[in-house]
Amino acid sequence: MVFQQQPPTLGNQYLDDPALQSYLKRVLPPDVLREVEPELIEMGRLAGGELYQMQLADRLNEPRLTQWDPWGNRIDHIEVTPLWRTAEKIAAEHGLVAAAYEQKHGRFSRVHQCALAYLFTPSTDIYSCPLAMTDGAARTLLSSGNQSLIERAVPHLTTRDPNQFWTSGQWMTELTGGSDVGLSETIARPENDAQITQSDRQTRAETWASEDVTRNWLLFGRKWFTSAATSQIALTLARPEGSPPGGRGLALFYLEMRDAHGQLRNIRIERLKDKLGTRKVPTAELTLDGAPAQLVLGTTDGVKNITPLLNITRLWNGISAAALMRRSVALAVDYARKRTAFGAPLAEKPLHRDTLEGMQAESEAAFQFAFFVAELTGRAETNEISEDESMLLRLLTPLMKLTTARQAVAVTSEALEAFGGAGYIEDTGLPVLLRDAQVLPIWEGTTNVLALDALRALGPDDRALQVLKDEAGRSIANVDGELASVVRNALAHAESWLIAARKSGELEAGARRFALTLGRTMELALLCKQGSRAAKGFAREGVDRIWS
Ligand code: MFK
Repeated sequence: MVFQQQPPTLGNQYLDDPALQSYLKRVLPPDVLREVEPELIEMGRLAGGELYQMQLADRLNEPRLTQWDPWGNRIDHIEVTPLWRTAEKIAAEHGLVAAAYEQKHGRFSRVHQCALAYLFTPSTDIYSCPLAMTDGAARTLLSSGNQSLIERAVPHLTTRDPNQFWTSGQWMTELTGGSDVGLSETIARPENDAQITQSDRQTRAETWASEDVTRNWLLFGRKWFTSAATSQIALTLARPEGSPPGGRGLALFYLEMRDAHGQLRNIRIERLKDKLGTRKVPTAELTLDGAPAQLVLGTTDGVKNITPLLNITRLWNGISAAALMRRSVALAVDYARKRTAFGAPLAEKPLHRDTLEGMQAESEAAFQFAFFVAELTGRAETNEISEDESMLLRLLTPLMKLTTARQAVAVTSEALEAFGGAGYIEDTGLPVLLRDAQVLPIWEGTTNVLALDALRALGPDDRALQVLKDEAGRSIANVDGELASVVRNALAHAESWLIAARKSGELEAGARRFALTLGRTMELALLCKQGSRAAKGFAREGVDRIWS
């Protein structure tokens, strides 16, 4: 008989996920859980069934850019793959963005939405990217108070009707760099002002502050890395001509990409990026050649004004990290039950089981962290958050993003290894997990950039760190002494390091180790709060990343 290996299969991704179910049971009131559970079961069915099959069938398809039509007209048309077209429809209909804004479940609406996103993400090849930016744009516009833009765009961004649904881009990155956004070179001129002299512009720059926000502007510049260039709108940064350098001199703009005839509005799509992963995402280089745009809320402080978007996409980044880890574990566990080697299924081999348990522990830890940030975000959105908790959210968002992203790379890599050679073979559909995970620590702020952001977010007198310690203390109130000691010792070590590093001037060099220690310790505390069996395994992997 010829020996054949059985491929891994997936069941209902909600019903097969006890960590998700027990978490929702703990945090959601019973009536809310009763209402949302049928939607989650349906999304779990799609994610493990039709969508997963479609994802495997779509494996070799990629978005295509057609720049010219046969008659010499520049059209810059991007065709996304069949999986993405289906994903967009399902995302709208199932309220992947809308659920957070309909507020059917008040402050639990974010958790509801994130649970849907967590199930949807691993079967839709990073369609979560445009959804994250759309969600962030809706939140940013709502926070801006710009009524005309809110009325114009938010109903489209938050609808469940696929025919009305718009997605948004987030155009920040320029050739001058991705992290130091203040270096952006794109300039903005008020429409009809294009002919004024340079000295006039200098004078005008002083009066930008009193500009009417409803006036139209034209943007000129080059955006080097714009994800999901198929979006209907974008939020972007540009410097009103003559404004000072740095993030403060930038302004936040809203633009619509195409006119009523579908023509790009003075935007050229120069090429799609050739990336390691996220290959279904039509990431593009764009030239803005007088693209019409409107100010969102003033002519300065663009970086600060776009931060609501950054914080929402960082939340999605964490949910996506947890989701890719969960998918890796689900496939590896299923395969371990089927694959026999050295006389027994891998699932019965103590060493392989130990490896799978380590993956499960990292995956659950990331899950708890991402969803805790979702809980706090939901409370911030309904104004049910104290000042201390707001500071905690500001600190935990970068900590969660950077911690979970690195875990996702490690766990997806481990999953490929758990399949042996098969994990390295493209048409198993496995390598894409690792390639896609690798973007998570890079975009939306690299580990180092976010570690520095976390230092800023400690707040006056390191107040946010004290709030984090209190939160962790409450989370470990009911666990055995050993686990509680690991949490307490790591936090005490982080705090004493912070004081010493400030004195010795070594704060920046140690920021990553400090941030990862806080992040992983918070994860352990949250696993304890959940009463998860994974807590011990996670503690064994270590939480303290500070050496001295
Ligand atoms: C799977 C789903 C994932 C999502 C997919 C999305 C795909 C999109 C792909 C991309 O677009 S990736 C590009 C994303 N780029 C970044 O994330 C930029 C990373 N760099 C940073 O985050 C830097 O820290 C930052 C640009 C913000 C630094 O810029 P600046 O000009 O040095 O700003 P500064 O002085 O640090 O902050 C300006 C103000 O904003 C300060 O407030 P004040 O003026 O009141 O002092 C900061 O406290 C505040 N601020 C900064 N970050 C904040 C924030 N406030 C709240 N939340 C934050 N995160």
